[in-house]
Order: sequence, then structure tokens, then C-alpha cells
Amino acid sequence: MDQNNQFDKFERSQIMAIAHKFSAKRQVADIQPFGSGNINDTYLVSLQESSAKSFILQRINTKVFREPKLVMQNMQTYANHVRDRIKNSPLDRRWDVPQVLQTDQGQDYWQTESGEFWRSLSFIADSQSFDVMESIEQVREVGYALGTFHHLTSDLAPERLADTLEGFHITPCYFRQYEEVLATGNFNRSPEVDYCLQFVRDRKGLAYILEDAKATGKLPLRTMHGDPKVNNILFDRQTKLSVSVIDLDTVKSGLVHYDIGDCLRSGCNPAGEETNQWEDVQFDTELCQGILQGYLSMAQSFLTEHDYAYIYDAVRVITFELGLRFLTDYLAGNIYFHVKHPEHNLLRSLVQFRLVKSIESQQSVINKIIKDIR
Ligand code: ADP
Ligand code: GN1
Ligand code: MG
Repeated sequence: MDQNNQFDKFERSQIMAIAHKFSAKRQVADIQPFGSGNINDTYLVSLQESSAKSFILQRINTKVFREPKLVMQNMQTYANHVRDRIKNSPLDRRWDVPQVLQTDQGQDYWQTESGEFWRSLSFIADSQSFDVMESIEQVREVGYALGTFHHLTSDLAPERLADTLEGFHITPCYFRQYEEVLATGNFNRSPEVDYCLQFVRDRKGLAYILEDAKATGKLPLRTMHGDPKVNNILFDRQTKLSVSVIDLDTVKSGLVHYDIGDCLRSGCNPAGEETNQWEDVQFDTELCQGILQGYLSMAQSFLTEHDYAYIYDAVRVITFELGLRFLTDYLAGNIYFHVKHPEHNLLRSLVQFRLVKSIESQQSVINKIIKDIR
């Protein structure tokens, strides 16, 4: 984990004051930028009473989530559903859901005069996240965590969830946005940019595979997480088991294949999506097997024949989609994802495209893993 949202003294005192609104009148001792999310600004708040628990404070990125109140509404719907489900049929191990904390005025968010939208969440005790997977045991746990999320929401009707981010994971929509930015011609050319443009030209058809399967009824709409990359899964520091899936802003109606693909593309890239060595990026099929073993231990009961048939496509499509999103953001001037330098999104897109190539070159191995594991 790194800390990408640095802040100055003035901002610090303002954030301390906001943290205090969620602290149930206890004194705030410190706030620190936390985690390595690309969208929201996240802080860990510690309190002066040594026995009091730290909590998470987040400034929601309202350029991305235009209706943050709907995000909070979905979080409550999700949390209530999972709490009831676990009460009625308990899991055989620890599983936590972040709780939304209230302000001293009883609201589940705080809006500043300038329109910033803040919320607080309980810190999942004794937990940590990892940007890159370190072992086969760990990836099995990542798979288990996503399987548990899908298992616990398999009876949460997706219509009960609001659409918090229109067009999210509809790959053809990203393609349209890319073409619009391209048409402006308002960006610098370089050998890397030309490589990416050619890469996208060669794979246009990829954008339609999952959406066509949805349109023809092969893949149904379900409740999806939307963003189950590995650092959105928390591990217990002692037992090393996964204990929670966080970053619930994009829980909504969609294809679980985008989740399966996202979990695989982020978990099976040992170099990590932030590497500078993009030419060395590889999709590791042993890790893929581990994730799928963990996932299917929870998901086997509700997956259909069609679901299995589209797993390979899911990982290829979502990896391509993310590369396309990074590339579009680079060409548009870095307006969506947090970046640390101007070429950051271009580099990220090269990493994802290299991963797509590696996935494609191992198609038969990946399909055999899927076939053997069922
Ligand atoms: P973003 O949408 O920017 O990715 P996240 O909600 O994923 O924001 O939070 C960023 C990071 O903060 C996570 O990867 C995780 O390390 C940490 N984090 C967020 N919520 C919690 C929580 N409730 N308990 C513990 N850690 C958390
Ligand atoms: C963003 O918020 P974070 O960092 O967990 C993005 C995902 C991307 C991911 C790539 C709402 O996730 O879709 O896959 O970056 N989230 C949103 O790292 O766009
Ligand atoms: Mg996140």
C-alpha cells in the first residue's frame, strides 16, 4: 500500500474537523492518507482514547459518483441484506461488512459548503489489503472472498440497487468514449501511444462479447460488486484469511463476469498494475487456478453452463476494457483516475494491454483450468 493523497497543514485541520463529526464526540488524535485507491481520497482516523477504534474517512470523488447519496443508499441495502443472510445461514468463518458511521447529527454523510461529500466507515479490525498477490494461499482467499460476496448477494434482487455509475462496465460505452476523445486529435503522439492505438484497432470486437451474451440472455443481470480488484479484499493479519470485500461504491446490477474477470486480471499479474516494467507483465495461470478454486468453492451452486463458458472471455475483456479506460483517460488529460505523473495512465494502459496479450497466448491453458476445476 502506498499513500497517494498527500495533504497540507490547512487541509489537514479541515479534514480533522470533518473527522470529528463522525467520532461520536471523542477527540481525533491523527489522520493519515490510507490505501492506494484510484478514485476516492481515503484517510485513517485515530482517536485520542487509546481504547477507541480507528475508523476510515473518505472524500467521495463526486466527479465520478455524481449522486453520492445513492451510493450510500446502496451500501445500506447491501449491508442489511448481508447481515440478515448471515444471521439466517451463518458462514463457517469470520466475515465482516464495513459499517457506515453516522455524524453527530445522525446522517450517514457530511457535505461541506463547497459541496465535498464525506463518509466514514468502521475499520475492519486487524485487517490489511495487498496491491499484489504473494502466494497461492492468498489468491485462493481472494477467490473465496469474491465467491462469498456473490453467494451472499445471489438473492439480492439487482433492481433494488440504484445505478451509481452509468455505463460502468459496459465495454462498448468505453469504446465510444475512446472514439470521441480520439476524434478530438487533441493529444500528443509517441511510439507508446501509437502502439496502444493499434492494439485497440486490432481488438475492437472484444468490446461486444459480454454485452452480446447479455443481450441474447446467455448471461443474466445479477448483483455485482463492480470493483473486486485484489486490494479491495481485506485479509485478517493473524489468520491470513480473507475477511471482507470493501469498496462498495459500485455494487449494482450487472454481469458477475466483470467481477470474475477483474479479480483474475488483478490477482494473476505478479508485477502488479502499477509496474514500470510493462514489457515483463505476464498472466500467471497457476494463480488463475488458485483464484478459481477459491471462487468456485462458494460459487459453484449458482453458476450455469453459460457462466462457465464465458469465464475466459471475461478475463480477456475486462483487462482490455481497463487498458482502454486508462488510455482514454490519458488521451483526455487524466481527468478520471488519480495519477502521480502525466504518463501514469499511459503506462497503466500498456500494462493491461500486455496482460491481454499474455492471456490470449494462454487461452487453451486457461480453458483447461476452467474445465478441470468444475
Ligand atoms: P477507492 O474507491 O479509492 O479505491 P477504497 O474504498 O477501496 O477507495 O479504499 C482505499 C483503501 O483503503 C482500500 O484499498 C483499503 O486498503 C482501505 N480501506 C477502505 N475501507 C476500509 C475499511 N472499512 N477497513 C479497512 N481498510 C479500509
Ligand atoms: C478504480 O477505486 P479503485 O482504485 O478500487 C476503478 C476500477 C478500476 C481500478 C483499476 C469506480 O478502482 O474500475 O478497475 O481503479 N473504480 C472506478 O485500478 O472506476
Ligand atoms: Mg478501492
